[in-house]
Amino acid sequence: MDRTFVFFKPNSVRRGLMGEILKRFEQRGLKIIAMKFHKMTLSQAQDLYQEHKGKSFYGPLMEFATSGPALFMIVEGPRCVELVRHIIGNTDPLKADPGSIRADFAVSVTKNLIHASDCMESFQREYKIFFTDEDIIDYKLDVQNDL
Ligand code: IDP
Ligand code: MG
Repeated sequence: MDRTFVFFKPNSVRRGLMGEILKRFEQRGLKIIAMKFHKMTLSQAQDLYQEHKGKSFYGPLMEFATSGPALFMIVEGPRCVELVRHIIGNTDPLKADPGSIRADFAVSVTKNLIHASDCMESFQREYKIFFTDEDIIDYKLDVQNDL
């Protein structure tokens, strides 16, 4: 079973959208195997977004990522990395497919509500910034037999 790293960005929390967004993961049959409510530190934001250092939006991105608590999780399910990228939609909410989280609730590129790893290698790097392996809890989700 594949895994991916997701966090609901600080504006998801401030806009009261945590439940609405989490519902979409649950109804798709994905399993949350770790979860943490946490305000990202600057050092964690720099680690997570190292590929964007030097770009014009880097400063505002650091500021936004650390602007308040966010909801971090590790999600498990079949073809999870691609599936979750599909569920969240394109980075630019204007280009996101209708029905995706970013299309349904987001407006700006920077404040696009949610993050998900873009490949398995990114997952391996990203989850370790926020979780240890001891944070991962294995249990059975019955719906997965019917996906
Ligand atoms: P992703 O979140 O869809 O993987 P990335 O290209 O990895 O998109 O960018 C990381 C985050 O940086 C985006 O989610 C968005 O918040 C911000 N970002 C990316 N490109 C831009 C841009 O052109 N303008 C403003 N913010 C951007
Ligand atoms: Mg990315």
